[in-house]
Amino acid sequence: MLRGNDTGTYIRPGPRQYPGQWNWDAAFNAIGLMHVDPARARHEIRSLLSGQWADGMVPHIVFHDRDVAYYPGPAVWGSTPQMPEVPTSGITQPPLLATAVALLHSLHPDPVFLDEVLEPIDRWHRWFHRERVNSGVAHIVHPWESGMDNSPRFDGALAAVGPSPIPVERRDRVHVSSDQRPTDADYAAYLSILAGLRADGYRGAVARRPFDVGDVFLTAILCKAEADLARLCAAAGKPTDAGRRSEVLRKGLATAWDDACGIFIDVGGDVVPTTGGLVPGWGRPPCAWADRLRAALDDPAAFGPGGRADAYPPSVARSSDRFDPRRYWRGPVWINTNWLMVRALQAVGDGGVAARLREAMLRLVAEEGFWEYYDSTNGEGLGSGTFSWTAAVTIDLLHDS
Ligand code: 2M8
Repeated sequence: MLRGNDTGTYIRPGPRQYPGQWNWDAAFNAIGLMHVDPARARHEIRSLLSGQWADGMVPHIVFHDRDVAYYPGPAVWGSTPQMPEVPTSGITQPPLLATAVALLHSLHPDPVFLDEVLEPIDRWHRWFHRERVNSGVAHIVHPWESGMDNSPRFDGALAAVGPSPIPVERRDRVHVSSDQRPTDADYAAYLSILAGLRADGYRGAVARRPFDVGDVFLTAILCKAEADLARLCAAAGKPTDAGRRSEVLRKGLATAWDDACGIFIDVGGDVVPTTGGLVPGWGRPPCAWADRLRAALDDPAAFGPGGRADAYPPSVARSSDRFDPRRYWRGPVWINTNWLMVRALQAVGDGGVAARLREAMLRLVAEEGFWEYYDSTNGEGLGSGTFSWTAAVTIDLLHDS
């Protein structure tokens, strides 16, 4: 499936729905490819880094094919002096790349490759700390930066965004039914935010940001990535401040933990129980996170099986009034975030729950196929079919003994 979605330069997330290289998709794809074709995994990482901006940001989409059937494409994003030659979007995405490089390097050590990629990744992480980290929490300026586009965590912040000066085209509904995608109001807000950011060359003052949420999910991924980067740099004999930066984020996450809710809470977001608030144990904060996650995964009203036994956890708790089992990041099961949960639980030594979740994921994929996401009541595959990160994560889970 990954070979089928491979353009030679990059792997499309889905064959028709997503005709570009997405940032965290590339990292997941490399994690799958490392088991079967490490050279291709390295190539995927290099392709993503070819989109790096002069200030260090690695964008959320690299449009290797300029004439692309995607909206908003390169013409809508526009260009700034910071952009490389290849067109890109103007925002970033969860920085899973260093973790992917660390996993790849542990299986297939390649000092030459490390030498090539550590410095650009370090520059990207430093960009986060310079531009986005405040009191130990990384802020996002567009919901697309979270990777969880229409998560109810962002409802309040999105509702405050003004009308879009950019026309709202819904090419995303050509191949996928509208009840599985964000609403028109969501899209109008996405484009309005884009227009505001573009007007400021994507680097406006904090006070001018149309949308600003301290995202615990992205913070946790960055916290783990910094720790991985610190280890890789130590092994390669390269100086870095990544260990200290990881510690800053770990402390930020500890303050974002809400013991009453049993989740991590965003800064300026809505308090809704979602996988975005559950995953951040990945950043290893000192709190009761693992116990609460285990309990939530067992509770059918929260994140446990609430219908078909292998269709869990939903991306939003079943008991939430915002839960919708079919609509994008508002309730379906996502295999990539489940993978993050499995790996985070394994890191704290919880084989039991992680093993159960892993089994459920593999069963769901085996029975339904490789979908972008799944209805969390009956397991039906939704969104784009033949989805790359679902295939990549499955390869990795199958190699897990
Ligand atoms: C989804 O996001 C894009 C916008 O970036 C879209 O809906 O068009 C999200 O699921 C995101 O996390 C993912 O990286 C991307 C490609 O799989 O699709």
